[in-house]
Amino acid sequence: MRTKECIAMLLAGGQGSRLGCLTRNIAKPAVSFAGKYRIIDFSLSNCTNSNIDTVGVLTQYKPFVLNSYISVGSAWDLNCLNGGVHILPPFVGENQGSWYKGTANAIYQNMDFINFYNPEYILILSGDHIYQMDYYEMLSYHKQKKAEVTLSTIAVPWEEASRFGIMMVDGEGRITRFAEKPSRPESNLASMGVYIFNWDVLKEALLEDEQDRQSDHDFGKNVLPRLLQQGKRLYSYLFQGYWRDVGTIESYYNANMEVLREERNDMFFELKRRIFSNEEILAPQYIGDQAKIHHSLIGNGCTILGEVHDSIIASGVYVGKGSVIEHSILLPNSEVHGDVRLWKTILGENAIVRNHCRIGDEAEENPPQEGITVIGDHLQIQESTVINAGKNVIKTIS
Ligand code: ADQ
Ligand code: ADP
Repeated sequence: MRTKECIAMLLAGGQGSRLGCLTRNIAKPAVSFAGKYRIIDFSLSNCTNSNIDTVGVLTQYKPFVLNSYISVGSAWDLNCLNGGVHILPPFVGENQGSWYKGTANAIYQNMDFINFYNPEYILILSGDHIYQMDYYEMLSYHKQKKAEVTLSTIAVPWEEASRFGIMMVDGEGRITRFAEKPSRPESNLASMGVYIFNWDVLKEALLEDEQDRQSDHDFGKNVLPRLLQQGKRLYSYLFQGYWRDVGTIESYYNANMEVLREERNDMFFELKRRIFSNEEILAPQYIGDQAKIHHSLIGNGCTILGEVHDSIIASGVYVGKGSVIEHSILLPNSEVHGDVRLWKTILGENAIVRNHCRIGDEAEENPPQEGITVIGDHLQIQESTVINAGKNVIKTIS
């Protein structure tokens, strides 16, 4: 039997419904981020940089783009012979197997895969987080505490605490209470959805969870609270770096915009903790003679003939003459024709905005919108269309 000390299971199957039309045809982990990456690059690169060479990726919802993107894992140097990346779709077998019911059930259905590597520890990851983390340090902490489960944690703003698993810890970092997305949070110490389990403890917990008919088979809702109740040793590993859950349009938009800050952008240049991506090889960007670009990221294969300010332009995008793009995110292969204005707009992959449109910016009469307009992938916005999301709302066109 092959033995690995620790293997990772990356949950990449959620529907991501809160990302609206951005996940109409693409699983959340495969959504483009920061012009060159896809969200899943961060977790996969963290594995590579932490010397974790065996990763099971659990897919389910709209997996096609994700599967072809991950391919054999060579982009992340995860194509090794003993280990590597394995895509694990829900097993639909002759007379058993079904869609993954929840995150815990997804792992349960892949116990054979885990047993094959017979690891001592299992690292559970999400496919929808932007962060750089050395999982090896977390594992050292887990061993030092003689923990049975370790949750990576971070302090979040109080007003956002009900979006997360929230816990109380004692002076040693041992978790004393845990509540999944509580309406009235007792603390702002949040679970990052990154867990290390002793495999024997997890195996038993999953078998038990399957027996429970009331269970939603979810780690945060069911498995962790049950283990805590049983007196198991659950510890909090306080993460010090930058971490964002980009599960909502607003958090996705903000995290992209944060990359424009000089100090954040540095994260892509640190060789030791590189973020790898499987972007195809494209022509260099072409910047036309009347183009103006300021405080922006421009991907490969773009043609920019107009103006781009405070924006993220992913690979293969076209911005025509006389168009002005501000505070916007243009996803791969989208096109903005001539004399268009975009303000605080997310333009989906392959979407087309034809001449003279005004999105988020009604020019003279009205001030620019405060909310975000999201245009779904592959949509075509007809000539001279005016769309304004208005105040503090998110308007999605799909
Ligand atoms: P949520 O963000 O709500 O809470 P959840 O919906 O459980 O996360 O999804 C976690 C990950 O699993 C996502 O990457 C998702 O795509 C994937 N996933 C969801 N259902 C799946 C399924 N059936 N099969 C395969 N993959 C699936 C969790 C924790 C909180 C914690 C936050 C931090 O429950 O306690 O605070 O993450 O973001
Ligand atoms: P969000 O919270 O943005 O809606 P998540 O990716 O976090 O998106 O998952 C949302 C919920 O959708 C989860 O509770 C998950 O169990 C559920 N889910 C996962 N896969 C599917 C699917 N194939 N069909 C329907 N629901 C799913």
